[in-house]
This record gives sequence, C-alpha cells and structure tokens, in this order.
Amino acid sequence: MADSATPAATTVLLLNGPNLNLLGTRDPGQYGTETLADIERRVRSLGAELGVAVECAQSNHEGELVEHVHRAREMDGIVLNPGAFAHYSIALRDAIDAVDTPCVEVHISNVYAREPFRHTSVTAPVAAGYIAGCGPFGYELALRAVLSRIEERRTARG
Ligand code: CA2
Repeated sequence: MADSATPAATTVLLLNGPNLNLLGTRDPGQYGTETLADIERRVRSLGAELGVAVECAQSNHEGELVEHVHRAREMDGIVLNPGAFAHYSIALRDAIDAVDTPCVEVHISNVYAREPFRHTSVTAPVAAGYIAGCGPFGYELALRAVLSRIEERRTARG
C-alpha cells in the first residue's frame, strides 16, 4: 500500500470511442489489421516497460465516455481516441476540459486526408496533444506524449 514515502504508481486511462471495438474486422486500408485487444496489449506492455499502469476502456456511448473521463480525475493522464465524437461531441469536449488530467487525442487514420467533416476536432483544442495518421503506433506515441506532459506538470508543481 502506498504511504507518504511511497509515491502512487502513475496510471493512464486508454479510452476508445465508438466503433473502435470493430478494429481488425474490416477496412484494413484505413485502420490496419490489429484488433483493439492487440492495441491495448501493445500500450499496456509499453506502460509496463515505462513503469506505468494502463487501464483500458471502450464505449460506443457518449455518456459512458464522459463518465470514463470523469473517472480519470483520479488518474494521471488519458490517451483518447474519441472516434467520430471528436468531430461533434461538445459533451466529451467539456468533460476533458473539466478534469485536470492531461489528455492526448489520437486518431489511427490521417483524418486530414479524408472527408472534410473529419478535419474538425472539437476535442483537440482542450487536449494536451494530438496525433493522427500514424496507425496503431500512434497510441504508443500518445502514451509517451502524455507521460511527458505528466512529468512537466510534476516538475512545475515541484
Ligand atoms: O482514425 C481514427 O482513429 C478515427 O477516430 C476512427 C473513427 C472515425 O470516425 C474518425 O473520423 C477517425 C471511426 C472508427 C471506426 O472503426 C472501424 C474499424 C473497423 C471497421 C469499422 C469501423
């Protein structure tokens, strides 16, 4: 059990939005062949290498995603692929803005090379960072990026 002499382990929430549970089942040209379970394994394993606990969640429901973000108030960081909610969910944006937990947004595909409605993210302006178009590897980049933000905050707070 953590006491004042033992700092609590860093914990990051890996949160995926609507339809991302279908990864690996179709559309490999856009999203690759890895399943969401493969991606979660990959990010957890990088977390273990870096001494960070990664908790994974996925939901197809806006309200549930909002609640997961609220739950992350007790955590150190969030890696979030909001899926299509990135393009229009003000509720998700407000949740990210409301919690004092740095959030790095990630998209598997290069949304800027796709339809114009994917070029807007309402969540990105309240995120601590944004990664798109790097495939599933983007999640590893996002974990490293959020850890760097967490470290910066710890240094600034002394
Ligand atoms: O590129 C991304 O990661 C996206 O967040 C994926 C979302 C899309 O709406 C965003 O514009 C960009 C869609 C996820 C759908 O995933 C599927 C995977 C396999 C089969 C069908 C859907």
